[in-house]
Amino acid sequence: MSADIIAPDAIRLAFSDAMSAMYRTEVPLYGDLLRIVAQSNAAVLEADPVLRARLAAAGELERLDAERHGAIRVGTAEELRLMRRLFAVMGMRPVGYYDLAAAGLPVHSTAFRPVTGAALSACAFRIFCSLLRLDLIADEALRAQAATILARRRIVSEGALEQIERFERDGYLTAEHAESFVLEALETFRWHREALVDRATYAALKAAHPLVADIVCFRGPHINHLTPRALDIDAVQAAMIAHGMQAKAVIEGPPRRAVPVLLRQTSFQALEEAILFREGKTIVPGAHTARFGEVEQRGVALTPRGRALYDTILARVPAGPDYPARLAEAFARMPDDLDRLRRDGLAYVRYRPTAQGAQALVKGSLQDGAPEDLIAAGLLTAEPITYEDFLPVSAAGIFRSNLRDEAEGPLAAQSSQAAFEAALGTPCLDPFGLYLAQEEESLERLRGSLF
Ligand code: OOG
Ligand code: NI
Repeated sequence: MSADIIAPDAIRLAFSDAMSAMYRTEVPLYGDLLRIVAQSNAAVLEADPVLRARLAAAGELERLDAERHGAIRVGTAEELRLMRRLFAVMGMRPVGYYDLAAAGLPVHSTAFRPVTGAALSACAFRIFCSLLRLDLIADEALRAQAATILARRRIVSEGALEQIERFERDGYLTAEHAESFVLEALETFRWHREALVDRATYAALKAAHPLVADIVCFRGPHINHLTPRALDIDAVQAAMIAHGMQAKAVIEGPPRRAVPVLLRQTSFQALEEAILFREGKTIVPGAHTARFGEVEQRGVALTPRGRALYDTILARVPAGPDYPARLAEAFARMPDDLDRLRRDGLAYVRYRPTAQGAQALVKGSLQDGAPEDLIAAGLLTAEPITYEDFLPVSAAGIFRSNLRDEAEGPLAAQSSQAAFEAALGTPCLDPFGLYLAQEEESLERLRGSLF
């Protein structure tokens, strides 16, 4: 193997930075958002040295400024498979299945992301990727028309495909090929204001559902937002409003807590952008809303039991004017200290020896104890494992607020993970399994240090 092989983690980091630079020029408000989040994070870290130390120990401090997720929407199974292959070059695997039809949206989704602790620390870039479900569009003629338009477009350039195939064949890219891959891959996600269709077709597709128009009428899956990670989303939300941004009224996800759980998100309204329709030989102006801004705050990953509790509580709080207060009240049922969350089997933790524990480790007296006893003896600490995924109810809220769409009833009674995975060409990885592996690995490491 030659010396200038570039690891997938490094390609992902370069791509994430390139996407961020591109999006900053496309949507200047995103640059403002980055500044607000960076300032807020710096203030939080200065005021909270314990949090700083914990993030540093977990490998999350360095990744923080470069940490972001984006979202794209594709139209066909072939496009989804191409995305799977493209993101694999960057060490990103499909994790989780999100059924948005349950919330009235004609898409289902996965998240392409790095899966190991080391890869996440290197660069936690993720892409929320949705696939259009044309089967949920009632009008048969419109469905056929959309399928025809989609079948004609090519969303990955020849140059990107060449590098993807090279990676699949050789198992790596060199510096030169990785650089070319990043530049070419960027083109897939760039905004093009020239629609592929005329105004009447756009209007008909939009009437079926605004998402259908956004997915079908353009050259490819333009990146529709990039989301920086905030340490205090309430502070960022206040700063966004102070800057005159149209922030969503309600933060999606769990309420503010002493021990943050899962994921809290808020977004600012999609921009109305000028687009151009093709009308035979002439070009006519129009407008489209697709792109928006979002921030997120990540908390501890919950076990299936913790997640079931979260889902139950959330489902019982109806929307309404005093939603935040009622949400906080409902969440009183979930323990709000890490020790209880861990002992009740609700959250995933990473075990680490304390200073005293590190000495015991050298003497070999730490390896046999049960974690519970070692924690009680002050030899071990448990730290939260960060949630790296998404939440379907929150995602639906984010989609809807940007479509200016009212909540609708479910589109289909059945989720179709099997159909999604058939389109993807591989199963979606189970996020719970990945968190459990991280927790177990932290114990293995302690036991392993005996030898
Ligand atoms: C994706 C919306 C969901 C999130 O962070 O949950 C999302 C989209 O609008 O394509 O980004
Ligand atoms: Ni998002």
